[in-house]
Amino acid sequence: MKKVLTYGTFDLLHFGHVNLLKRAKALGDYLIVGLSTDEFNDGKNKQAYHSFDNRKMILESISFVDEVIPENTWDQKVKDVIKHEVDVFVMGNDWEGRFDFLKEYCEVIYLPRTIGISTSKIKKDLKIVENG
Ligand code: C2G
Repeated sequence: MKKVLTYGTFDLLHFGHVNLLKRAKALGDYLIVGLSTDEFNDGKNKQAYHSFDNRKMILESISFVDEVIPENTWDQKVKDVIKHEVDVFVMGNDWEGRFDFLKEYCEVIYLPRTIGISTSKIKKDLKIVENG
């Protein structure tokens, strides 16, 4: 069974996230998502709208997501790759090169981001609508 691993906050889930997860799953048979905890997001200067538990529940409802694990620190990836016997590590290419150190343990693939959508764009656009 070919296992794929990716990480992210996945707040206000949108088609850019789903495109990434779908392509990641297509690279193997089992997709694990390392979901950023609320505390970890503080370190990323990200204030997620949905709590970790709710973001986790939403991800787990996606048919091609097989497992969701917490992402608590930047440096848990090697341990996760080994522990979960991961074959392929996948991220959007805004992270191009940032995780090449994992090539020692598994394949590392950066996929093109989906243009024109992001959680921050959603928040900004909704603010504009709200303010009229
Ligand atoms: N993504 C994408 N296209 C978009 C938006 C996001 O392909 N339009 C991808 C990102 O490249 C990332 C994943 O979706 O691979 C999740 O994005 P975020 O939730 O913004 O995650 P991020 O803050 O990049 O956290 O340790 C890694 C970090 O936890 C990644």
